[in-house]
Amino acid sequence: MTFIDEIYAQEVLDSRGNPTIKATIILSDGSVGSAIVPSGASTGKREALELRDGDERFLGKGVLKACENIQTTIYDTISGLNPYEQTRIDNLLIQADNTENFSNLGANAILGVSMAVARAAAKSLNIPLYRYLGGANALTLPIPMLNIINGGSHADNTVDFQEYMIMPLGFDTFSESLRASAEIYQHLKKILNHSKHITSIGDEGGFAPNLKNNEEPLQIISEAIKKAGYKEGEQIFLALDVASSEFVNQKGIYSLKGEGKELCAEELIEYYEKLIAKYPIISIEDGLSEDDWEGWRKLTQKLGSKIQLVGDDLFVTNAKILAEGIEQNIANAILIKPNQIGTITQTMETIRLAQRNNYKCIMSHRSGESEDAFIADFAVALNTGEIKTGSTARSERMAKYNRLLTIENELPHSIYLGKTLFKMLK
Ligand code: 2PG
Ligand code: MG
Repeated sequence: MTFIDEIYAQEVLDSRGNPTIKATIILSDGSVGSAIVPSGASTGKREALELRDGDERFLGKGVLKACENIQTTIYDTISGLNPYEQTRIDNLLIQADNTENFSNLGANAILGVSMAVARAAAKSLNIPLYRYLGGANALTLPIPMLNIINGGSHADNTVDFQEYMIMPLGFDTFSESLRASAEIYQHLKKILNHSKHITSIGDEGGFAPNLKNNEEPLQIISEAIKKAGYKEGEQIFLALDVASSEFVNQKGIYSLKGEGKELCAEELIEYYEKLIAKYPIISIEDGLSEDDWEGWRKLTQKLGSKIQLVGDDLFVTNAKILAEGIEQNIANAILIKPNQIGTITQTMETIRLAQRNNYKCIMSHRSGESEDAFIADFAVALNTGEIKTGSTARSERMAKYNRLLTIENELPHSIYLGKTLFKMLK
């Protein structure tokens, strides 16, 4: 029987130049699987714990302790085991840590190993990662949500909302969708240049200009879509990640500093209604804060039948929290970030729960990323149908899109559900 033979952990750097973990698993048959763990900036309060050294190295962000945990406790826990038993391995990792949020060993240590085990297993069977994780059912190329204007905690500009995304629905394939998106991105740059705005980019590859309010990005993006020759509201739709937990105070007041407004939940919902009436916005993520479940209930009642309402900080990829949300009719979609919960098994559990309850799933990167394109395979394997992985710039973002292009080539019978989603909206 093939077994887990060696485990290594190394401190490497992410796309923001902060340390993160690269975990490597070597099997007894010589197969090697490595994985690099991503890291967020606008993190949810209930996310699993990212273990940082807190000493003088890298402004406290070193991960040497987490690496050591991999080479000691985690090695002792899983060495010698069958690498094809992902669930068993992940459950043993959960037991070895023995806390709700992986505060002993670090969710970064656990996730790195969990991903590396899956990769090594796929290598050893000589099949692609999406095939290993999804079997014969791995066939949906996800609709990309491309964050082409960055604000909030991902950029140093005046825009309060964190992400302005385009969603290319009116196409038959992933590659045509990506091409349209890349063309729109280039036209957006020209428009910004022309109007003397800066064209430097934020953490996820979108432009980060200083604009006068939170609506202006939508106007400029609409212009770019037209200039690129595409039809807004037919081929290309818009999506927002407001990341509102970042600008709410303890009294539940949302402060839009960029436009000098203080809004309660109801007023912010009205603000969204106006935007939706004017622009083809079909998805809003974290429209209200992670603690504002009362507000979320109203938001879902008002807009839940019209557009996708995505819980990110709200659900933190946690099946228990999602179950509460389903029970209370909160949101209708969930962002899936493996490092919010800690293992591949738990992530799959959350996706299954969402899909069983008709909640849409969006596989997602973090703002701190690497060349590791694990989530591209994962999205195809689990048929999430949507993926959020930044703009068509910065290699850590392109690694995922390029991987999806490769997968599309490998799967001549793959499905792209853009037009299906479009029909559902009509
Ligand atoms: C988000 C993510 C990814 P971060 O809020 O959805 O875009 O950002 O990784 O900083 O949490
Ligand atoms: Mg988010």
